[in-house]
Amino acid sequence: MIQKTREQFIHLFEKEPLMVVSPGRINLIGEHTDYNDGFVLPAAIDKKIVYAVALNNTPVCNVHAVFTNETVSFSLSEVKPTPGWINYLLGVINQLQERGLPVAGFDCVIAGDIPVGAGMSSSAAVEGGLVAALDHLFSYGLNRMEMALIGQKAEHTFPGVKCGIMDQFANLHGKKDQVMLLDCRSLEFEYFPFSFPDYKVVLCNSMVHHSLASSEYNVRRQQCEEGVKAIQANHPAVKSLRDASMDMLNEVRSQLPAKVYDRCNYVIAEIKRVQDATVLLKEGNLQEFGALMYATHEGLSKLYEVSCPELDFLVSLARDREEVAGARVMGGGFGGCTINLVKADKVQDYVAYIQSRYQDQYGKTPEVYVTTIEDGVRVQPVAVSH
Ligand code: GAF
Repeated sequence: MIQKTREQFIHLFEKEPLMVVSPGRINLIGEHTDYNDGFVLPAAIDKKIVYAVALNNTPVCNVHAVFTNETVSFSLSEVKPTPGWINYLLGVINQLQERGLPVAGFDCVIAGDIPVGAGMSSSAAVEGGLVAALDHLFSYGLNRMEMALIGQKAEHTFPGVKCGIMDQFANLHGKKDQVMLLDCRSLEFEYFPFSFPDYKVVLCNSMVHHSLASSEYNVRRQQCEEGVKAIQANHPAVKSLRDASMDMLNEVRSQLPAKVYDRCNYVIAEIKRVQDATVLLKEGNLQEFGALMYATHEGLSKLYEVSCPELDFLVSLARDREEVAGARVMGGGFGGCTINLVKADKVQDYVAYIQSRYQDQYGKTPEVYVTTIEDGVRVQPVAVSH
């Protein structure tokens, strides 16, 4: 895909581009914890967005998207929210301009194989790839965390999703065969190997994509903040659910709407679960790690209410299979994928089983992606020929 994108760029714009590969992500455990100052355990994967970019010495940007086969042009003096995929790029440019970083006209081809709305964070890949490309072309000298924060702010301001930092962080910091434990408050993180050669990370796409996903996501965030406010009356030092205990939450239970209580209950438990799960993973205890993944799914489904019948069905199928260590809905939810840890030599059987049962139940076949853990955003400078 990288070579094809480069060729298409040369065909359209008749010059050599800078190539940038920007991956999607998985998250092993720690869902909806990032915007509560908790922990997450993501990794970058082999699914990716590819950019070919070069400056054009004009005040206009021309972006050709391979996935829709359309070219969008916009002036850098009029960067404003615009419906469609271009909004993610515009949001990034707006953030760079807001920070006083120079942006001049460029030509660009964007391609990719991250399924949209599947919970693998195609949007963070679009954002991170563009920040890294422009950082290289304009020599901003941004570090990877600064790039991630720019992508996150772009997502808040243009598409309007008040996301946490996990997706942009994972996209820019990924390392081959390593997972990352990120403390979303301090932004400190550590890498450690995901070394289970007998297991594969298998993503099963429910093929459900709820249009309410982003508005409901923002509602979840508000509900967490409402819970924190109530707890603060008794415990002023609590700044986020990261600082709260179940006892503190129970003290204010009667004052909270039941749903707000449930949301906070899930998050407090999940933040603890990520820490326990990390210890298990480092010990190589995939079975108990998997049990925690199922517990996360239960919480996301019953308390946080970001699952759907199709995702619950996929996880229930996983539970019945010996070759699966654990499974759960991955990412923001309301559709998208489940993440499954599956015995490598049984992956084919498992996929056939899931696809036929899902087909019988819902009349559609889930796409399945057997992923590998890869490096984060890679910038490949143009080779200069002498
Ligand atoms: C989405 C968001 F973008 C992340 O920040 C995170 O909150 C995730 O949902 C849920 O864990 O991917």
